[in-house]
Parts: sequence; structure tokens; C-alpha cells
Amino acid sequence: MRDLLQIGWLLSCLLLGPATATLADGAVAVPNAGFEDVDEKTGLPLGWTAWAANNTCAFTLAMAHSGVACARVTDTSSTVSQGLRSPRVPIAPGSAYSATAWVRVTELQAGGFALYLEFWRGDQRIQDTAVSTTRAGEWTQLRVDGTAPPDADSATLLVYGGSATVGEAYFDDIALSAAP
Ligand SMILES: [Ca+2]
Repeated sequence: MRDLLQIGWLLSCLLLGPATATLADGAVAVPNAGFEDVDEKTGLPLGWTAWAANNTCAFTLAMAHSGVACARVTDTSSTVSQGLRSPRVPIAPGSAYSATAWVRVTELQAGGFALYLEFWRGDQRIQDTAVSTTRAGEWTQLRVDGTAPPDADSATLLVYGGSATVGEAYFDDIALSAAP
């Protein structure tokens, strides 16, 4: 009987182990967070949407922080913003969250490249916070913190070059987690 209990305990460890190891404590699963999947119809990372009507951002195999692919944000205009927004993920209202992304700026004539953490109520964006970098050449991790408003129901991450920005940056391995 004791042996059977031990076998049962070992089996449950084996079965539960991989699932619990996939995401760290507090992590919120964001679809296609590593930009490995492409939408063949649009050329965008699957599930992500373009900020600009005249979009110049794309899925790319040109480089990657991990895996084989990432997202490229190309901004050739000093008056138009460019960016890619993640699928919406459900969040707990009133809770604190941290968003991170790896970015490698390869060209920068003006401005900088940013990571936004956005909170939504239905289809309305009700809060956003951002961090940006002008550092070019190396992969750099960006982190932005925000607390979900009491009436928020979802969050998105936005990788972005603002209106004044002219340059090109690669983003990879975005993540969202609830503060402990
Ligand atoms: Ca990747």
C-alpha cells in the first residue's frame, strides 16, 4: 500500500512538473510572446496587430533574441508612429503588473523605441505606461510597471516607435507578470 502511494506521488510529480515549470510564478501567458509564429496573410507576428494604418512593422527571421524569429519595428517617418500590439490578455483589476521585452536598436536617427503596458476596459484603452531606450547595437531588456485600474479587464503590450522616432529596432521575448 505504501509503495502504491509513493508511486502515485511520483506519477503526480511527473505529470504536474512540466506544466508548473512552463511559466514562472505570477506570469501571464501572452500568445506568441516570442514572435515565432507568422500570420502568412499579413506578414505580421501571428495575433499581433499593427499600430499604423500604413504599417511598416513585420515578423522577421533576420535575427532573434531566442528561437529563430522576432518582430521588426521600422519607422522611416518623423511624423508617423509605428508599432505592434499584442493580443489582449485578461488581468485582475487593481493588481500590479510588470512587462518586459528584449529590444535591439539597429538604426536610430531620432527619438527612441518603447515598450508600453496598456490596460483596457472593453475596447477602450484606459491607462498606459511606457519605457523607452535610445541604446543601439546590443540586445537590451526593457521593463515597465503598472497597476491595473479598478475597472480594467485586460492588458496588452505594445512595441513602438513614436511619431518623432526615425530608425529600426527588433523586439523579442516579451513577458507579462503579476507582482508578488
Ligand atoms: Ca523569438
